[in-house]
Amino acid sequence: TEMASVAQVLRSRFRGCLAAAVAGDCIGAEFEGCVPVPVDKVLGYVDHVNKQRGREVKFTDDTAMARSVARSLIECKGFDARDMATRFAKEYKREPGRGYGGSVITVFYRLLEEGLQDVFEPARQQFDGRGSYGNGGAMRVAPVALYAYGDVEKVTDIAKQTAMITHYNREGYNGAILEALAVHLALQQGKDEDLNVVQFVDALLQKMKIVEGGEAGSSQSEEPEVGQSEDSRTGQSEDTDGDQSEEEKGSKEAASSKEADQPYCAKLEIMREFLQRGNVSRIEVEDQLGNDIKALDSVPAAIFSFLHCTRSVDDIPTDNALERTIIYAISLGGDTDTIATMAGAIAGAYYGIEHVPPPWMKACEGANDAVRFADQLFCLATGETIEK
Ligand code: F2R
Ligand code: MG
Ligand code: MG
Ligand code: MG
Repeated sequence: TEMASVAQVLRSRFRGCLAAAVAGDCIGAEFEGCVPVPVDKVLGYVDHVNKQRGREVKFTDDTAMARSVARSLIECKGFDARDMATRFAKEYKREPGRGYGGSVITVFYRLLEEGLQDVFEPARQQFDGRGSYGNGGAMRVAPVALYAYGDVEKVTDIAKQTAMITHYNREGYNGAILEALAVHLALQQGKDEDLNVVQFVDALLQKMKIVEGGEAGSSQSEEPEVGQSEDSRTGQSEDTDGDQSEEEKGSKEAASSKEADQPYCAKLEIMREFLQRGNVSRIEVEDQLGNDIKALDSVPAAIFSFLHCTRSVDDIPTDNALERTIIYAISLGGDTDTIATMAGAIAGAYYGIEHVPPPWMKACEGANDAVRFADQLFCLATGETIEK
């Protein structure tokens, strides 16, 4: 029936999301920390992965933590901060060699201490109370978008909470919110028409304006809201520069204030311009969107990779847009496993499991588990049961 096929498509998208996230992490791990990463090297490595006979391509901390997020949501049938925190810490203790971030380990040890009252306290104390701005909250968030399917408020809220267990900095947890919203939006898109990439960015911008706007001037933003003071709005500041009109100066100040107060919105606006322009070099993406371990310098690159790769890319000779997305994300260099896992989650949620190359499913450690977690989250989210 028609209903059954709608459910089948959605289930394929749940599976695609978690399986492509695993593939992005496993394949991207080969190049983590390398700059630049020539696309030919990535294509060569993908050939090598495709020839593997067993599960030789290992996942890293990105997947290890995403598995804990999925398992916790499934076992608790909802978000339980303490359960999830304990899973993160125990998983680290079980396999500490997965390539975790340098500082998050301190949080894990504190989470394992007896008598801990508040599970968010260790994260709050990171970096002298500023919290981590790393991408560790965002890299593992995809299962949240599946679990909270259909309820954007729930996606936002749980994404923030799961991130805050380790990442108390505003940039850290807002990056997780943005990544979760991108997966959420990808799941909602119809597949009959070509994706309108600019509209996709605008939808994210609309949400992130509320997320970041609601927090401007909060205790964590160190600068006062310069751009919104009476002086700068009217352009009546003291130093009058002859070369610039008052209007020009006002808009420059507004732009730099936006960078400080609404940094994700500022990057989404750059992304919008890139997508409208079309021919954007990797250097520009690295320079303007970023490719490093900060959430602010990697979540935008992941979203851009997905959107840019809905169309063909000159130096990536494949017709499979999901495969193209992961190869492109890795070729941006820097935090390649993490950018590729986040791009993969979004692409998988859009294209579905049929687009994840079978040799990747075979070679990547944890790919089959991802399908199982996706099915369990699908049942929780939709109330559907799955006939085997
Ligand atoms: N750790 C890595 N890669 C490097 C080594 C891996 C190597 N392949 C190996 O085999 O060992 N990758 C993983 O880490 C990233 C996620 O990190 P997460 O979870 O955000 O960790 P953390 O420790 O919270 O933050 C990372 C670093 O960012 C800097 N930092 C964060 N907040 C800061 C702040 N407020 N002030 C100053 N610095 C801050 C620190 O240097 C942190 O150590 C992913 O790439 C994952 O793949
Ligand atoms: Mg990693
Ligand atoms: Mg982490
Ligand atoms: Mg990484």
